[in-house]
Amino acid sequence: MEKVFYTHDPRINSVFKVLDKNGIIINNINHGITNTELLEIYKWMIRINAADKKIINLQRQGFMGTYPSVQGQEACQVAASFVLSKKDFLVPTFRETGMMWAKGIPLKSLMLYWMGNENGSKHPLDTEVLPICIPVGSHLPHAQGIGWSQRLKKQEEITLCSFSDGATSEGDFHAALNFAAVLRSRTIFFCQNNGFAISTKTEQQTKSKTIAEKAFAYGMQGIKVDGNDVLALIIALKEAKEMAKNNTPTLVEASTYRLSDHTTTDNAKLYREDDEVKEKLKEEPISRFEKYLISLKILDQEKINQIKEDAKKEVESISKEALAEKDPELTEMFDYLLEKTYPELELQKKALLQEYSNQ
Ligand SMILES: Cc1ncc(C[n+]2csc(CCOP(=O)(O)OP(=O)(O)O)c2C)c(N)n1
Ligand SMILES: [Mg+2]
Repeated sequence: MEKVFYTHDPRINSVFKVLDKNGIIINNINHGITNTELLEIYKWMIRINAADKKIINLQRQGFMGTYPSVQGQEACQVAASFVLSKKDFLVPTFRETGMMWAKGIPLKSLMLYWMGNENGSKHPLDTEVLPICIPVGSHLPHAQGIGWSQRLKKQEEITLCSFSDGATSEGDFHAALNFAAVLRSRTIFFCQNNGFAISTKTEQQTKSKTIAEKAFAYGMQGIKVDGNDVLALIIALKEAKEMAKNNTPTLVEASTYRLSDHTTTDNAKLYREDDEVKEKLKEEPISRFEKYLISLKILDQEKINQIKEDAKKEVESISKEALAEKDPELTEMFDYLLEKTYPELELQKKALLQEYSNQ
């Protein structure tokens, strides 16, 4: 297949797509993904969607503080994890439950995290995923630094940093991209432009026509991809990974749509029309991919029902395990914060214990 980075220039608003809205391949593009992989990708999208719905229910029942849904972004979530090996680094933002799960973080841990249990951030040692990053954009310089170290150490691996449109207005975005380009970091900057930063629309966020075109200001390559088209995302991210291995960082903008509220504490009806969401639902990534797999006879209705049922059962059982988990001891947040404690920290610990013993 011809290179997609150099043939789709975001500065003239070219968007790379493979599947049209009806799940039909455009221009006979050869995606090179096997049937077994296609089915696996679909199953992950369904599992992520099932987990997302379950977590929202748990939040509504009072088991979670808050939760940022990935509904509508399942293609981005799966594509990013699909191209990464276990030893590649993923540097995620807060809206990456699916990506992190598919990269090897147990769903139970992710549920614990949103329940406020610190043990949810205890990641398995055999997969390279940084902790969830809540401050918008602050993880981009870390991702560029990891990619830089991978080049200096002549490692095989690369780093993918995921973030959304809001992060591109932070100084950290510009510093990270500039450093990455100058230092030739092995980093892919993967922006899921989901249309919103809470209630701020992308058009209110930037005067650039695309986010991808910002790459060129730093002397970097950028591409805008249909973010609801899992095949286009995989092709673009695979190419970005090859470039990263050649010490060439890139910016990949996935144009998608946040179908959910910003988080469970938000009400998006206050700032966007229901009709807009209805229209966007038609472009939602799972059904488009499903149509394609049906056309290949990889899926039929019976198989679809079975996959959805299996996903629901799996997620139910994981959530039972998460709910049965004990809360950590109150003092653990002090005990594991630093290798060595210091007097002020000990005073805070004592004061907290005192306060709770009085209740
Ligand atoms: C530095 C910083 N400022 C403000 C916030 C509050 N905040 C949380 S999410 C968010 C919007 C993020 O939008 P975007 O980057 O597009 O991510 P999305 O929610 O679309 O995934 C803001 C302003 C924060 N977490 N960190
Ligand atoms: Mg956003």
